[in-house]
Amino acid sequence: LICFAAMADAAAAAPIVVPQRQLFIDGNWRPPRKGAHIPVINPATEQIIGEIPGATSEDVNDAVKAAKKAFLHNKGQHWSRATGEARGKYLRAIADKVTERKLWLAELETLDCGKPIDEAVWDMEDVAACFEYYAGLAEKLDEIQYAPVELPLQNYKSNILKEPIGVVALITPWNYPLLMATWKVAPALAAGCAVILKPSELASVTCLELASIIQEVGIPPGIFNVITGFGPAAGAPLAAHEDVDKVAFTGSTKTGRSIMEMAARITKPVSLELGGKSPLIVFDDADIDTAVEWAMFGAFWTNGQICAATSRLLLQENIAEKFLKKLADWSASIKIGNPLEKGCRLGPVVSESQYTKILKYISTAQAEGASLLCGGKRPDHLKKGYFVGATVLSDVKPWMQIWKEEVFGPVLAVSTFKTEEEALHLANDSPYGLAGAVISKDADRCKRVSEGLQAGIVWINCSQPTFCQTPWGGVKRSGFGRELGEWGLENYLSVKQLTRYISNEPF
Ligand code: TXE
Repeated sequence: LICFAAMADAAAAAPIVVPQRQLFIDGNWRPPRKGAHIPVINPATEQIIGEIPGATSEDVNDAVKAAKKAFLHNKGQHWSRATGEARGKYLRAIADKVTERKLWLAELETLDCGKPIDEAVWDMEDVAACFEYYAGLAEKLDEIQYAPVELPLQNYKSNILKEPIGVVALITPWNYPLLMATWKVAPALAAGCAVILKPSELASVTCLELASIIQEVGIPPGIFNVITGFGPAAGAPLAAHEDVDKVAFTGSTKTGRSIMEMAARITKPVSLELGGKSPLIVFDDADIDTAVEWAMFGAFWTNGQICAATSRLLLQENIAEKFLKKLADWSASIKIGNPLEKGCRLGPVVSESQYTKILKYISTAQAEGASLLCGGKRPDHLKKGYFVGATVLSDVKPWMQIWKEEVFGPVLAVSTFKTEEEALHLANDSPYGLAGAVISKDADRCKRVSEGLQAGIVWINCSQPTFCQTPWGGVKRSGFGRELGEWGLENYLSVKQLTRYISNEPF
């Protein structure tokens, strides 16, 4: 069936078959009850390279039932009430297997979603690191159980018990298919929850491989389930299910709202990581070459399909001309093409509909008066595939669509400012608030600007570095709740107070 590390030319290559897996429910692989399947399309070649199961509400019911049973099984002793140390061992075993298979998983990721292979390999390293990190936090959980709370009365003692929240639905996107799933799966398992993962229908292949790894390491059946399928058919019944205790979602603002509405009907908690239109502010004291590199990295990494991409660039007016010249030249020379080739920096965007949507955003921006400095279309040397050249649009005004809406592609919108105050005003003039970045040699100014930015993540003199130890999430319409770090674990824990009366006196 599979592999092909040495593909020389994606367009000329024969169709490739990714592993054909079924739904993973209750520790078993089984076909969807209605028998539907969804094609897997390689965005670099537009060829069908496999299929994934298309789950429906019947399969969702089976998965939720299995998860609930597994969560409660043996009074939770085998998983949800086992020690964090015991669960941590499984997480470390997953990390080891991901590391062993990282090149293979990275190739699958690249074929499925089009991200350059070097980036996909880094993703797999991050996946392994994230499982390893939450193994450590699972162990730490044991140490903090029954933590005392200081009370004003001598006759009482109070302690805190942290318990897994229960059955959790994890609904994830296609831009970092396995990594975004891991940001949720690793802490949920560390906490002792039972998981149902619903990856994006556009990129589910590596999440099914994760199920295979989890099966190999022997996590009890039902504790981890994967349901693949379309959002309305599989995601919606999962989010709305009475026996799902929490929904964690990363995706579009529109779907996030609908998930929140469903959850509100049965009063279940949700955490939402939604879109963004994050600003990068460059002041005139910045080193121009370094700042241009960060601007390109922040806008074009992962083909620009990052929720926290710094897709709005704010340049201090007096450096704009010099900066834009370099930015346009360097962006035009980014290596774009077969994402399986080492050294490729820009692959195709994930799907035909994203490709069409991105090109529409670019033409609307031009019609509204923005200037196209580079990119804007599929480069001439590529005849097939959903490729969009690294695109820089200058003369962008705050009222333009390209400044306001998330494009989710390799498109950077540039505007200018005169003063720090104006820069902050322009940066914050957005319904989104996921991330923001500032580049300047003046540390006081960086401090002021980072405090002034309305965002959950601020990068200073850089853009995009992400660590599993630091909190991740947004403000405003970018969602709420924090993933990663200790905050990520808290997402899947419920806090119980135990208060005892310890006096012999009647109260
Ligand atoms: O997202 P959806 P799409 C943004 C980005 C992109 C746009 C559309 O701007 O262009 O969203 O992408 C599941 N009930 N982001 O259409 O629909 C779906 O199956 C329950 C930003 O792919 O939000 C998938 O698993 N679930 C983002 C997941 O939701 C539903 C990353 C995300 O898909 C559902 C991705 C429903 N009714 C896109 N409908 C980020 N923040 O990183 C869909 N889904």
